[in-house]
Amino acid sequence: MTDLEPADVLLINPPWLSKSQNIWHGIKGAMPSLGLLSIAAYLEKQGVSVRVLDIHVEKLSANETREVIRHVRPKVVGITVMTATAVPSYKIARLAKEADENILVVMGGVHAEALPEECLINSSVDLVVRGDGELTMYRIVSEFLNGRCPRGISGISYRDGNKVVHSPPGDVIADLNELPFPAYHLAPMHKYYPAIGAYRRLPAINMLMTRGCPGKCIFCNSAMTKLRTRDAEPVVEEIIYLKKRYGIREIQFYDDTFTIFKQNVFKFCELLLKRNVDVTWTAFVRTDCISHDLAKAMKAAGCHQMLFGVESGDEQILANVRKPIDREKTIWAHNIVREVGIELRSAFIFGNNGETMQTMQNTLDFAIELDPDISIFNVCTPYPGTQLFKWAKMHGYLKHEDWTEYEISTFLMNLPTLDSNQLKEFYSYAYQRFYRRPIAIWRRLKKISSFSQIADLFHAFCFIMLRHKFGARDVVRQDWAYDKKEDFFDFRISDDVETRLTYELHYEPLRSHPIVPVPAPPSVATSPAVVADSLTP
Ligand code: B12
Ligand code: SF4
Repeated sequence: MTDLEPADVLLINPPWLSKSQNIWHGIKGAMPSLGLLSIAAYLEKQGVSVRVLDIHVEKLSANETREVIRHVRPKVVGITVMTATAVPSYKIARLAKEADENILVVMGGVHAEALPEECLINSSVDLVVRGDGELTMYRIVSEFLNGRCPRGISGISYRDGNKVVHSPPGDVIADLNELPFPAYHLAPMHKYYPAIGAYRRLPAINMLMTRGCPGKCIFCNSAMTKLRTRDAEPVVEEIIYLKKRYGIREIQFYDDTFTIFKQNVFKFCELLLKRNVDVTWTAFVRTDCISHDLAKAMKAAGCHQMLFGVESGDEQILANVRKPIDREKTIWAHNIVREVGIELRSAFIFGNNGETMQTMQNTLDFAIELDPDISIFNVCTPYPGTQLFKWAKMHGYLKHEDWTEYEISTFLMNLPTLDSNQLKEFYSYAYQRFYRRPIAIWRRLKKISSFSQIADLFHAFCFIMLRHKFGARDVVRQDWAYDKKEDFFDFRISDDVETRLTYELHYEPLRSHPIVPVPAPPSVATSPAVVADSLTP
């Protein structure tokens, strides 16, 4: 189990239960939740005692989790919730109340923010935090530890009688430099490992330079989130700290679009070289947010892989999903990155709004034409909180809301333009078609530089080609796997308008349209400086 000492606050990362047919099942990694570690660091800085429990990487069962909670004796438990982890998160809330009914259970994270009402139908959940958690969680904890009811705080949702009340939006942390480094010392750092195909050296860990994205992609929870960056200096300081304290040799930047503040990235690269920081790293980038100079600087500073979200090879589909980057630009971006010697990992989505067999074929052809080192094909998933979710729900296209299936490998919509079985077959076929090409196999073999990569490659090959999984990556205790979200819905809330924050659907139905356009999302203010610095090459 774990040997966590007692503390006032326990922050919990739930287990990741991917279904066996999910491509991620065979290749996924385990990385700390930077959201939780950032909240933990902020609370510690204010003098609050905190522990972090990562059920996923510790491979704990539900009973063990309850025991750890009992042992830590927290007054407040915080759980981070993504859609795919919503059901185990509801269970953790209940386990916390079983351990001690006086514990205040708080949920936050992307799913809780999108569906606070749903979280609060579970009577074990007391509060939901919407948006950045550091300040809000501190306010909640200090009120609660001082015996006050933490309700007059912005950025939270809670039950009042049979209604859910949403306080006004909380403060967005405008200057990320004010935050302390994530509390890595509270995480089991030696137990984390990266996804197959996404690293060159070990040990590797994840980091963030920015938060938010000015993009408007309809399938993405990051669309229109407030964009902010840390300065390059503290980011380099954090890397040096991670190297010294944990021997970290590789960083995976999980920023939505790492290169969005170009000048800052140039500075970051310059500093890494100037301070002689020997580290390799990877980053997610948009194909319209890269230039030749920038790619060269990144390569020189140790970047060895870029992930491009290409999404589709069909321009109408790109327009439908509101990521209208033209094919020429994407080809150009692939070429310059390849030219400077950075490995390319490109991601594509099948099953978008308006998708047909032909548009999927266009996407696969485009993937082969771009010929990145690694292609990732995902199935379009309507996540709560996105434009796509609202659209699919409104048109009756959503098959179900079993969140355990919301893991980008199952087709969850009945689109008028595409048959589910055809998509399923095409999804499998795309992997086979892309990776059975001799050039793709040869390139992967050439890249092997360590024994762990041979083992990883073997696992990935067996999983993708033979649908057979070897090894102990992803050993999650099965007692998490049998619950349904309804098992935890034990509270009736009134369905009046005040209560509903997320299910309000503003859009007029569109009927019998072969390529279904999606109504424009409400505009958000992004700073002009950001747009100027980012969405142009
Ligand atoms: C890193 C990452 C991962 C990592 C690690 C996840 C982790 N442990 O953090 C890995 C690779 C494991 C991963 C996997 C998946 N991911 Co992911 N991932 C991300 C990514 C790129 C960054 C997360 C991050 O560090 N954010 C920065 C931190 C600071 O923000 P944050 O986590 O939201 O936390 C802040 C607030 O939300 C809040 N908060 C969060 N938790 C809590 C808890 C409490 C108590 C409180 C008070 C506040 C609070 O406070 C935090 C600090 O301000 C996000 C995109 C994004 N920009 O967030 C996608 C994202 C979270 N992932 C997504 C998806 C779809 C997945 C997968 C389903 C994909 C798949 N391969 O199958 C899996 C599911 C994993 C699972 N556990 O079941 C979607 C989630 C959509 C949804 N509605 O759930 C996102 C939003 C991508 C997107 N833009 O659409 N992911
Ligand atoms: S650019 Fe990427 S992170 Fe930003 S909204 Fe689109 S898909 Fe999401």
